[in-house]
Amino acid sequence: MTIPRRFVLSLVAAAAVAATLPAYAAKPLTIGFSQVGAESEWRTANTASIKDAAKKEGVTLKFADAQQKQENQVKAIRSFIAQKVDVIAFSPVVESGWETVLREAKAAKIPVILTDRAVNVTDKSLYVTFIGSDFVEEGRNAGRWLVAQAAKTPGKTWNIVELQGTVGSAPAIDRKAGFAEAIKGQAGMNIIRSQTGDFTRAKGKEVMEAFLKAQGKNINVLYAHNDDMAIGAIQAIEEAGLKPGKDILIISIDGVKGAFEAMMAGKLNVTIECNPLLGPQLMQAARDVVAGKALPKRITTVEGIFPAEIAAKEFPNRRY
Ligand code: GYE
Repeated sequence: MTIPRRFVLSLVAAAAVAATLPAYAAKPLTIGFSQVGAESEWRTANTASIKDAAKKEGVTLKFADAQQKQENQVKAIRSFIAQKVDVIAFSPVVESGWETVLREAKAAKIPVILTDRAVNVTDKSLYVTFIGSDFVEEGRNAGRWLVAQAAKTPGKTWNIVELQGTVGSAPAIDRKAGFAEAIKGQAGMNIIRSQTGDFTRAKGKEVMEAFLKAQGKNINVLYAHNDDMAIGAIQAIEEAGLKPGKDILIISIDGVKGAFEAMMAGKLNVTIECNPLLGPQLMQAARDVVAGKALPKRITTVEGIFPAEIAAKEFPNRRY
């Protein structure tokens, strides 16, 4: 049988291309990604960023939504191992309880990249790198803003209520710790209630209603671990006949468009940015790890602070 010359030439050309390209480029990369859920505006933007970046870069993305449940994430990771993906990436809903499944990934020689939230494991070789924000610093920035605000009216009492994120999640643990550290020792400043609102609007509203029932006009400040809970709480405050942003100062985290709209309406005082647009960095890290490049253990995203006074000016620049 004679092989057509045209076919031989194209084979030679393909081999030459493959030889000059790095190994990862020769075959499309497959990433299995286990997402926390769809609990907030932040999460929606994060999911879109990851899907868009994969599409743009020709990466095959196997995407699984865990609906805020760790057991679903464990199942998804096991299925990625069975499917022999090149890289497993995930945003762990909570910090602890990952050792077993991560050891299974390691045994299968599949590198793991963490995005957004951290895990609490003693063996750091169980993941390659963690791409995400410094949540403790975000909490500190929220606290520092309040301390600066309070300095304008010395002697005033600042009764604070706190809406925490998902119990056991890295952002809830760290944002609580950072805020507490920043307000520590401040005269007249006390956290009088602190409860989880699971990072959702509905829960934020529900818990704020309970705070208002118990504390009434005693509340001066709301610190919410994300914008969605703050937006839910704003509704509860209005329904209680109070003015959010005036009767109760409101500080939250994320910097989503909904927060900017609330600031422009005078109902939210400040949002601390937390960047969800991690897709491009994840694709780069996945390519690097498959190509055998060494990666830093921690890739931190750079973020800002947006008080209500600059909300209208900044709004057109917001990408999520
Ligand atoms: O702040 C919140 C989301 O893990 C940083 O999760 C993320 C947090 C974000 O639901 O809105």
